[in-house]
Amino acid sequence: VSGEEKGRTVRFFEMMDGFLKNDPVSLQKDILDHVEFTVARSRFNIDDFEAYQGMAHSVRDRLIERWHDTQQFFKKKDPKRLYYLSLEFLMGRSLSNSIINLGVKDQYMDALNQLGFSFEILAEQEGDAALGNGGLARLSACQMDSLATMDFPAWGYGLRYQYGLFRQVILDGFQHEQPDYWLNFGNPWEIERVHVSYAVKFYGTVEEKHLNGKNCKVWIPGETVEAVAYDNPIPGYGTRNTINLRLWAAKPSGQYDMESFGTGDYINAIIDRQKAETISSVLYPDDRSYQGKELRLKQQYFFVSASVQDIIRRFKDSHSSFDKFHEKVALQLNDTHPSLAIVEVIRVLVDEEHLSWKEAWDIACNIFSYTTHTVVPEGLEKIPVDLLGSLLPRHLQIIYDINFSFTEELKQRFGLDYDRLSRMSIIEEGAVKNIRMANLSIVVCHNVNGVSRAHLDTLKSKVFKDFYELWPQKFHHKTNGITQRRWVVVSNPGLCDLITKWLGTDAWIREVDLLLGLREHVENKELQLEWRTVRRVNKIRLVEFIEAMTGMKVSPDAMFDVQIKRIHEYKRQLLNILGIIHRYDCIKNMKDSERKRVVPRVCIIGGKAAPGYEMAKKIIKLCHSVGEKINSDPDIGDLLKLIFIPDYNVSVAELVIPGSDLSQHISTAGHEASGTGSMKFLINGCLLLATADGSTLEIIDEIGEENMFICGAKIHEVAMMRENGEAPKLPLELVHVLRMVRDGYFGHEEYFKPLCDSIESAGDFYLLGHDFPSYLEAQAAADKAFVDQETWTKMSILSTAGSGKFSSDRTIGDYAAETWGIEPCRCPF
Ligand code: GL7
Repeated sequence: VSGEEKGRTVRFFEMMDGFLKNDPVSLQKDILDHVEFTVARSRFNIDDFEAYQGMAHSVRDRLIERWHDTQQFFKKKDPKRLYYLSLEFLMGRSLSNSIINLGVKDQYMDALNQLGFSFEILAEQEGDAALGNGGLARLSACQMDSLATMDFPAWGYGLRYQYGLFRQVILDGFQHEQPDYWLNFGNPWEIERVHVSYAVKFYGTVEEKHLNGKNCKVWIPGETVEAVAYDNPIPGYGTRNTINLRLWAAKPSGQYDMESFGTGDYINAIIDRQKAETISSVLYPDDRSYQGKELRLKQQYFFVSASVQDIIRRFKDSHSSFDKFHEKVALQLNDTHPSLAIVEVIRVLVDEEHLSWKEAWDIACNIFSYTTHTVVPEGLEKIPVDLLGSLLPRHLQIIYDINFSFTEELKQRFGLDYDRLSRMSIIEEGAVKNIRMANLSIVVCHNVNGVSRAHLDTLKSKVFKDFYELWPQKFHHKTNGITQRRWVVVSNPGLCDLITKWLGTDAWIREVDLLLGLREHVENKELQLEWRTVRRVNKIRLVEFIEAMTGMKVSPDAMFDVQIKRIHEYKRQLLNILGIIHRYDCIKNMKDSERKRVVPRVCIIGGKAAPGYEMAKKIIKLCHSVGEKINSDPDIGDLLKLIFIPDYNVSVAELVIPGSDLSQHISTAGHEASGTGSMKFLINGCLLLATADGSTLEIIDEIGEENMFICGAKIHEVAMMRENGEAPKLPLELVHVLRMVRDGYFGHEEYFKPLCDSIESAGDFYLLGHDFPSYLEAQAAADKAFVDQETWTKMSILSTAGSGKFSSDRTIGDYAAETWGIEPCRCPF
């Protein structure tokens, strides 16, 4: 192609605003082409799933087009890039989100209508990408959306698990786990990059060698596995920028071990090689306990090593030395799961790129930042030294070297304070020696962030107290946020249109603070009526969903009171259920005249328990047993229902949240680092019943306590009660409710005994006894407010109006300016 022709081609593309056209006729053709040629089905006989696939592939083309443009543009501009390392990304579905962010939703709706398909039905065909457990993983997904939308030159890196988070199946009220083989029907949202692959090494020995006049450490690995890239384009909203989430899959290495193939045992040699794939096969389903398993450590190193190689390769493409590395690269560790990246960067720079230790150390200290999501020291990740030493012998040496310099620094600063030294050391001594991954991260990272203001206080005063005394300047917080694109625009289109109408602009979808403008209309009767109508439509959708999932018919006139999140003792679903039993018991004992005044409730609980978490599983069973009793009691009718929604995931949340009136976030104060579910409910105008914990404290600041139902002990009160070892006397209402459970009112009394014991005889660590009365008061206040629909609607509007701070756009803006030092890099349209 001659220069002149090349110029012509470029001009031609510019005129077309890209290669692909987005008018409904072109879209129809593309969908049908994909059905015929990609899915290989006849275009004359298409079912919904095939139509979904055809559509998804046509959207994918458009994503790829922008993805290319963005990457080219970044390459040309060479800005400082952010690399976001996370072992978990909870993406959910992609179709709706993609067409909205690409700005082609209306055109697709037209195209599908003309083809005779309903967009809603096609969207339902897609399964969730559930490559994560809970809040931490969904946070990474929300942050990717904000990074793209705000034009930041960012990349995400993670693992492409073949099995995502288990599916929860309920049999006779008990949770059972089933594998989530989510790739069964193909995944149109990823692009396999067979040519982007790296060798990742494990095991072996380290030898001392004399090379080029220097003593060097040479790692002779014992096993090599190939990491192959799968790219997932992440489109920004209102921008051409489409960034990349690169997930690694493990494949057998291309290097053959001639010996095992030479012995003639050809079949076994192949089977052995195939085992490499197990590294990326399954997501660990515990969201906060670390068992020191070899496979988990392999996963961590595998994804870190491939990512670091990729980042260094990209940098070296346009730089001949590492002088500017720290000006071009920022690496963010989402919790300590990827913290081996620190060690890997140092290893590569020293052993392979032959930088001095000092140079490598300075680079590492400049580029890494770390966010912790944990509130208790026991929650911090530890890796047994023996395990790490056998899997990654050279890395263990580097960790010891880092720890040696660090402890020397400590001695200079604090003298021979052995208690302090042993608390702060990266190596934990004891029967089993462990590496404290958080200590390693704090020692090297220039910035350590908590996820809410209250969380930072806990870090400073408890979890990382010693480190805070040493380096106060390192510690900050960036309160978490959620993306309004997925959590309103995609999941609540009715509310989205209403907000846009009343603000007179849709600019709030990128500039979320504009939501504040709703405050000036809060008294407007017309808005209130429209607001209620939209919420009612969402409730009816939820009613239909509940019937489809559980066979239960519930009334949309009732207050929908929802608690959906992972099941944990500290999140206190048990408090909720015991409160429901109390309500049930009260209604049973009421006279008819009193019953008339009861506000009907549909209580909805959903969430998964980690497979080995017995207490959490008992809570799920209790919920079912109580539900069975209440829901079948003719005496109660529509006054109270308890529904457990099985297999809670992102798509379920998208449906449930817009249809809820009240949502509960009732962790024992001091236990929730932030909490992000609350923010999704808040922006959707659902009122919060919450304890003063994590980010709730900041929500109170934004919308005022008078627009919420706050209960329970405060963080400092919990700390005091625990210090004093006080076991407060249990309130009578609670004793009565527990007696009902113990006496077998809901059956299974033996099975539920440990739940009752945890409150009555095992010290009530989570303070259900203390908080029960104020919890009931908050519930009563919610009832009272609900009766007056006008007041309720105003509170709801004010919740949405005041939710702007809790957008991940704000979080990412703060990280960009204060932690990563990156600037927007906007690809021209
Ligand atoms: C968590 C915290 O528990 C949660 O409060 C926080 O909102 C979230 C994101 O920062 O991180 N920590 C954690 O290990 N998981 C969380 O959800 C699984």
